[in-house]
Amino acid sequence: MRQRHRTFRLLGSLLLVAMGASATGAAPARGPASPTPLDRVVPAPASVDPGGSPYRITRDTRIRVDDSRETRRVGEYLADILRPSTGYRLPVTAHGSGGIRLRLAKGTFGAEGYRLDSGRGGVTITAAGAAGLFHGVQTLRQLLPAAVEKDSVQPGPWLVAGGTIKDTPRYGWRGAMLDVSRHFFTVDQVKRYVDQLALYKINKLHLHLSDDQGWRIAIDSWPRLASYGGSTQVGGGAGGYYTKADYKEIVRYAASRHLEVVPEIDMPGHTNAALASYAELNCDGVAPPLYTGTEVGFSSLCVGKDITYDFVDDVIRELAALTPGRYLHIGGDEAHSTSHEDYVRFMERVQPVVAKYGKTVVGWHQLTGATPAAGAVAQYWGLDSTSAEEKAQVAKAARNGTGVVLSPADRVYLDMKYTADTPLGLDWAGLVEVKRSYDWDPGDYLPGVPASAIRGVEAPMWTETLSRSADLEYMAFPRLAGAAELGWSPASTHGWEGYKVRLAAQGPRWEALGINFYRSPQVPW
Ligand code: TNX
Repeated sequence: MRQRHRTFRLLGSLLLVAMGASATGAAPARGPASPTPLDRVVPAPASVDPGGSPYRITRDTRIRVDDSRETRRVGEYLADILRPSTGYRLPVTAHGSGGIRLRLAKGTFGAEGYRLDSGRGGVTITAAGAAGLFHGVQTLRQLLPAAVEKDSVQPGPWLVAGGTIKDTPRYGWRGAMLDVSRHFFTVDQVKRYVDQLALYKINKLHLHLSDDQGWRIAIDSWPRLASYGGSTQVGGGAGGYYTKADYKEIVRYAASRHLEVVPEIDMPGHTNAALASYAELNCDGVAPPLYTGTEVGFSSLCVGKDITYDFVDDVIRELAALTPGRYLHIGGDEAHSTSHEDYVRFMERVQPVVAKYGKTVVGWHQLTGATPAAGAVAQYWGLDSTSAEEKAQVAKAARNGTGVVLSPADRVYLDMKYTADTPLGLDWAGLVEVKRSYDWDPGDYLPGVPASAIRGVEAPMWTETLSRSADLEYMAFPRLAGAAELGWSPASTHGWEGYKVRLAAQGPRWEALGINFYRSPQVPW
């Protein structure tokens, strides 16, 4: 990567000399460029106050950082984005004046918010911490021409409209889930997705690490889970799994983009890969074959056997030790072959194990049918048409202190087809076009849930039909941007007419980044 950037920088300098623009940095003859309006950003910033002269990035621009390691890291990240396309050196330095400044300061930005001031003399991003600076950098990217995202030298000019943005997220949980079980995705594929999530200020990467079709994380005390249980996938391909080093690398990379990894081991259902790997986990002591189809709800850990809880303890202990994040997701959905009584018993024994290893329980919202542990988070994946009783059960838990993350399947399940013609995806929750996906309010979505219980929004990507990065991208873009906006932006900014214009402006960026996306006819690209 570094090598590539150096090459591009060199090419860039040569090109500028060739264009005769070396001394002045003058704009090539492209007509008067007007910078992107300050409010043409996804997710919509909390407040935008345009005005004054634009800032122009030139060959002399510096990226100025406070002398702290984490600020410098954000500065280097920004430089890595800007150098290939501008061809400028853009040194990251604690010295000088003007330029693009990343500044830490106490203020009213919260843990993830930031303030961006742009004018003739420079752009300053101010935040209380590195996460806020990082999110401010994502906003700055969108204020620059889309060509800034290309990896070869582009003509510019590189103008940032004048004015001030003050921005802070509505919710602390802005997630994306990736199912690496139905189809396995390599560390590099996960990193690519993480980079795409970061564009829209997503801050949780939920990894669905186990299911009937594959166990994807090495567990030393039960080695066959990965070596055998991870050996195939939907359709019968080779599958795969993450070594502990692989997983740590994903965690590290996600953290460098300010995402917290939330690992999920789905139980007591969705466990065929584990049951196939160890006969003793089955009530009848017989291991079923590996499974490569797409049915759900046929497998269950043996709730009555003690070894089940030894297994769960070992898995959670090893996974918790690998995970610096606060959460551990224990699934709990579609346990159709576990009786209600057994389900409740199982959850009563398993939730304390998560706490014992220092993590907070997250579960699919069926967990509210048992007694969620204190501080637990329930992930709601119902539909508009989900029964009032089921919604009321979630609402009751929320009133008793359970947090709620909203992943309504008929809105933000990224694996749903957009239209009947969409070549990939499923349609059990309906067809979910871009407007439908965006046009709802997390604040009043579930009747009877206090607003304070809503932790945020998460967009799951189930991968029964998806096996390549291009597949993930086609399903995520554009809907992921909408889910991200629902999680970040204040309700007062919500509106389809404005959103679709801001969304359309993302298209050229995705093209420049090589992101495959669905060109929805609802969006004025
Ligand atoms: C439901 S959502 C499931 C998954 C499937 C998904 C497909 C949930 C908690 N369970 O097992 O992959 O639908 O859309």
